[in-house]
Amino acid sequence: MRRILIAACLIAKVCLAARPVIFDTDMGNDIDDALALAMLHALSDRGECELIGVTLTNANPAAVPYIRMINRFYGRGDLPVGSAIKELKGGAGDGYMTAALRTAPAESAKAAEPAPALLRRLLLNVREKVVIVQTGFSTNLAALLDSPEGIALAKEKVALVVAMAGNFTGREPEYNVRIDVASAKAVFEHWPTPIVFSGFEIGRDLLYPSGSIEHDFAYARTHPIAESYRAYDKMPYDRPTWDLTAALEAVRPAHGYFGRSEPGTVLVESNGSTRFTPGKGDRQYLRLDPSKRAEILEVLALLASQPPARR
Ligand SMILES: [Ca+2]
Repeated sequence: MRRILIAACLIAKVCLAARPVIFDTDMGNDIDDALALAMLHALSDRGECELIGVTLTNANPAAVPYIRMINRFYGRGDLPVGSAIKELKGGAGDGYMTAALRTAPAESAKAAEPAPALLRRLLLNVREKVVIVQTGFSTNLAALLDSPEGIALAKEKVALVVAMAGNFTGREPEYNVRIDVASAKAVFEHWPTPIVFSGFEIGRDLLYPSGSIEHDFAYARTHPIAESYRAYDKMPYDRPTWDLTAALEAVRPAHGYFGRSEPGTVLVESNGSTRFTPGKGDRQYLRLDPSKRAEILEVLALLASQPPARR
C-alpha cells in the first residue's frame, strides 16, 4: 500500500509539472518590474512555476543587458530575452539599469531576438499552456495577435494573461495603457483567452517596504535588485507593488490573496482609460481586502528577496 502511495505521489509530481511563465516587461521605467522578476526566479526555484523567457517593451539599450545580468544572478543566464520592437514615447526610461550594471560583471553583447518572435517561438515549443505576466505595454502581445495564426497560437498555448494595467476604481488612464493605447485596445478587447488585471489601485495600496531592501537583500554584498532600488529613488522610500501583485496572482491564483471581480469585458478608450462591463466576457480585475494587506506584503517581500537557489 505504502509503495503504491509513493508511486502515485511521484506520478502526480511529474504530471503537476510547474506551469511555464513568460514575463513581458517594460523593465527600467519603474522599479517594480525588477522586484517582480526576482519573485518569478524565486517561485521558479520553489518549483511553483518555470520562468521560460523574458520579453521586453522598453527599447532602452540597457534593458536587455540588465535582464541578462539579473537572470545570471539567479542562475538562469541562458534564459532567452527578447528585445523591444519599438521605442515608445515616455516608455524607454533607464531609472536604474545602467547604475546596477556598473556594480555587476560585464555581459555578452550578443544581439537579442525581437520580443514578438521570441514569444512565438516559446509558445510554439511549449507542450503545456503558459501564463503570461504582462507588466509593461501591450506592444508584444498585440504584435503576436497580428502575426500569422497568432490568435490561434495564443488560444492554443496560453492559459491566462495576468496584466498589470488599467484602473478599475478611477477614471484616470493608467501608465501601461496610456503609453501604447492601440496595443492595449487590441489585446484587452480581442485576446482569445482569459485576462486578469491587477489595476493601478492594487499596487498603489500595497507599498513595498524600504526596510526590506535595507535588510532582506544583505545576503549578497552587492545585490543587483537592492542596488537597482537604491538607484531608482532617494532612500528610504516605499514604492507601489504594481508588477509584483501581477506576478503573485499569476503563479498562485489559488491562494486567494486577492478577490476577483465578476467576469466581463474591458474596453480601452482613446485616452487610455479602461472601462469594465460585467456580464459576457472572460476579463476580471483584482480586488484588495484591506485586512489582507499585511499578509500580502510579507509574501511579496519574502519572495522578492529570496536568495537564488542555483548560485
Ligand atoms: Ca512595469
